[in-house]
Amino acid sequence: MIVKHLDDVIGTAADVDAEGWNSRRLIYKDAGVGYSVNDTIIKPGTEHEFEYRNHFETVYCIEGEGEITDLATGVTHAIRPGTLYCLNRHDRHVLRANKGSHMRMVCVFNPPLTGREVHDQTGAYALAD
Ligand code: 9YT
Repeated sequence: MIVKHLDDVIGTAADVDAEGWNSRRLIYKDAGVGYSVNDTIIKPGTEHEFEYRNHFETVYCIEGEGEITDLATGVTHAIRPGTLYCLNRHDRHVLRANKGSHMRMVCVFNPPLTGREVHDQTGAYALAD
């Protein structure tokens, strides 16, 4: 069994602070369970275009408000605590956090992240191997 607290991750190599977001990687590839789990902050007023072509990602908002636009359809969905989105088609999307408050998201990736990833120029993470 693996038991840890967010406080065990903050300030370590698994606490990845990038421009506009900060991802605290709680469970990653080394755990050997086939998925990873992050507690991610999307910084206030930021906008991000991502396309996880190598991964499936499900995201559950637990704090803050914003929106996600599906770039295949142009449809924008509001995000608030309790909203979940699942990128089951590796959907290219734009994620926005409202001005004035961050969004805090629990993110599950399959295959699992190694814990260190940052996006490449296409908005994807490389495969671990
Ligand atoms: C919600 C989202 O895609 N944020 C970008 C960071 C990424 N999810 C991560 O590594 O936690």
